[in-house]
Amino acid sequence: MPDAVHLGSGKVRELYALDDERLLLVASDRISTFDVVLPTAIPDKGRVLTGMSAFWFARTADICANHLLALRPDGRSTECRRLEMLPIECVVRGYLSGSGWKDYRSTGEVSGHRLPAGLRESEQLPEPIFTPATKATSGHDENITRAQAAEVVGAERFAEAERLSIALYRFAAAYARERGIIIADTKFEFGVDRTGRLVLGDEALTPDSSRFWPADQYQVGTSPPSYDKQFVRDYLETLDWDKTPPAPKLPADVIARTSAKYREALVKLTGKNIA
Ligand code: Q0N
Repeated sequence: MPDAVHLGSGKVRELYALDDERLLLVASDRISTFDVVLPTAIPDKGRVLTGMSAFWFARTADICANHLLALRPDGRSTECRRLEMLPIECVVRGYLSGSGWKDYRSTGEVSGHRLPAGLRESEQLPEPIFTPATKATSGHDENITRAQAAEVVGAERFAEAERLSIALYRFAAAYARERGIIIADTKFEFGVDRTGRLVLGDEALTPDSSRFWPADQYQVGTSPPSYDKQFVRDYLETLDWDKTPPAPKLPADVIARTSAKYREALVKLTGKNIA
């Protein structure tokens, strides 16, 4: 990438500037679990997730404009429209899990939504809820109330981001559910383009930005297995690793089975495998 300026790294992706209007988003084969990037790559993961995002961007373009301009021939890189990103994570939850479950258990609320009493872990919510979070540069994103998010981005932008996030989640969750995958929750990142329009950026509706559960193993009151990372987690739990870096290497069978799960999710959702 001699002509591209490196702008930043996520845990598993890299971002480069191509020119004033365009960025290059590169998805690696790196995997993170328990918030730690593992030393072992998962073959094809980057191309699978890039393909999945591209699929959702195409399928949801009538709900919301998105930043995707072109998929590069390597399958893992996408040229994207450069946006002014909103400084909030737009999280939608259809099920009670992770920090949503934690917040509900201690306060009965998630991001200012008062929820019915007596909900159990992983239970489907009566309606999907918008639970914005701060973008932590290090450490964990923190859930904020809808009022706090509206203060940060402005009431009008907030309302638009909430409406679009819920609409995107409803569409994708219903689509995935018919294909055996529960999207328990998901995170969107929006930005504003030159014309002032709100545009969906980042990756969208992948297992790295969402909780994917196999529908046939879903059970209320338990924490369902992760669609993609369960073999990795199960293996790491057999070790006495304390979940701080450096992480242990994965054995070949865990790598192969995990790679297959990502491809299986792509085929289930899109009907197509990667080349
Ligand atoms: C942007 N991030 C956060 C890749 C993911 N279209 C855009 N325009 C301007 N900025 C961004 C995008 C996008 N997408 C998004 N940072 C800048 C997530 N990054 C972190 C690094 O790896």
